[in-house]
Amino acid sequence: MAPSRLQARLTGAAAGILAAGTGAAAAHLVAALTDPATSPVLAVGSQVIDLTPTPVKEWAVRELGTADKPVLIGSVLVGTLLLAALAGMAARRWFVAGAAGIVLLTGVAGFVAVTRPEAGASAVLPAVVAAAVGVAVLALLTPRPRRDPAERAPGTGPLGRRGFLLAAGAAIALAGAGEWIGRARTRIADVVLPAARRPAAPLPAGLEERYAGISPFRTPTGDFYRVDTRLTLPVVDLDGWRLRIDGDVPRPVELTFDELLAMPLVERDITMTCVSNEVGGEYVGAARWLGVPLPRLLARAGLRSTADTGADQLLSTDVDGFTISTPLEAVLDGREPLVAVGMNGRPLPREHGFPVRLVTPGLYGFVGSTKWLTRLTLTTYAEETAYWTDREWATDAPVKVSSRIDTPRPLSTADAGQVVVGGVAWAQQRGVAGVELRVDGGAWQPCELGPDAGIDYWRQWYFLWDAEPGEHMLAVRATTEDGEVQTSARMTPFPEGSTGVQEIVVRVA
Ligand SMILES: Nc1nc2c(c(=O)[nH]1)N[C@H]1C(S)=C(S)[C@@H](COP(=O)(O)O)O[C@H]1N2
Ligand SMILES: [Mo]
Repeated sequence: MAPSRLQARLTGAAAGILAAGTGAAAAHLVAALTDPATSPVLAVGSQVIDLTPTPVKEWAVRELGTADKPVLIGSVLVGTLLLAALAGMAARRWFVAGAAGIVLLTGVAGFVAVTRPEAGASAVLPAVVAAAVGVAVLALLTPRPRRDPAERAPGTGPLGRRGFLLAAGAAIALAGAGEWIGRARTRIADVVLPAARRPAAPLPAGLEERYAGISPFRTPTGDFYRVDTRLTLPVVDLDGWRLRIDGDVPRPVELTFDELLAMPLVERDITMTCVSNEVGGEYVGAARWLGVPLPRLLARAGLRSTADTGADQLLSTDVDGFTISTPLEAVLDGREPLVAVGMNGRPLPREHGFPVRLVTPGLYGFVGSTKWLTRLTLTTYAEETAYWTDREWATDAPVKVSSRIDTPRPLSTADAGQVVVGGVAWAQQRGVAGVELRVDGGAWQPCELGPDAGIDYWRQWYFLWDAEPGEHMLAVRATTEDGEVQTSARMTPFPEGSTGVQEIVVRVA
């Protein structure tokens, strides 16, 4: 009696999991055909991200880096599978209860999908499909109850054992088809970018060519850090994409991608930094961007200066309703943010905002560099708040001067004699005037600087250190063109960017 009851329970759990899995996979496919963000697992996962309190999120980005998302999707999946297993076991006793469990699970996903910003009523469609497919699969895998309850057998439902394999195969095929369609719908390869009307001068050779270990002067696109709230990348259909400029502007306008490309494009070298970057951290990168200067675009909407509007912020919205607010002052003060379409000579990759993103020099990414941009609204801070502002991050967040040691690596061992110490330093909008190195708490000594590509671009640096055997502490700091020395006072990234100087220990043999 006992083994067959256990077997019955396990069969029930498997039926529940397969029912939910096939349902989710079918929904994933429907979502890929309509709106990928409405796929149940992703909708719930994104909601969990949005509801995660800021300190937990900060911890996740710090400890897990870009692995934070797989971990998150994983925990949503495990929780869902547990509940699905319970529903499957319940269905063997009372099918209606099990079916209700599956409907409830998909109902939560449907609710989350329709309540996300910018979701239409059709966002509920994948969840409805998930519920219908889930209940049908459950019915096919659950045996009809016997009249006499004592006689309950570890049966497998109308399809028999084959049913379990069929359901598993169907789930994999449906999910795979969904993924494939999602990718096929974004046709970056078809995009041909016009040349810049105002090209940037060729980038000088960087120090990395002379001294291995220093970050390349231009970050290869594939190595560029990525920080955003997304679980999957948006699928943007270029034919349907529009850039709207609205709110408190004299003449709201709407542009297609081709109309945007027809405007005069400029090329600029800009270093971007994330507010979450710890001193010495990896969330900084330098690239050559191609795009339309934001002030030119606003001029098309009739806005030439702050006098033309009552707005004090530019609220930008991405294709899924995510928002970033940028102080209007900063937009119009001459720093010339870009509405970018290209990065390092190619269309923006999906990770970095295809088809269009903002890049605002001198502000951390979360207040000026909206990816997957679709709308620019002139409004006030009193009227509208953006995603991070709602989570108590700063509203105006200029990038702080900072510097990093790339080589030698912390805790590495070098041979005694001449050791090249080098890295990068940045102070966008102000420029780096100098970098200094301190060995074992001694005097700050000036370093050599690499080529200069403008105040919005980082500066490489190096120092030829005469290293003696033993353990040593190296520290670096930068000074801006306007005379600010990077402070050694430590501040956490929250709420407006980290401060302090990086100190590393190295061994010399
Ligand atoms: N739509 C959207 N844009 C976004 C974000 C986001 O989560 N969603 N993250 C911002 C943050 S915090 C940073 S630091 C930069 C990072 O850009 P990157 O991933 O291209 O390096 O994008 C910004 N733009
Ligand atoms: Mo960021």
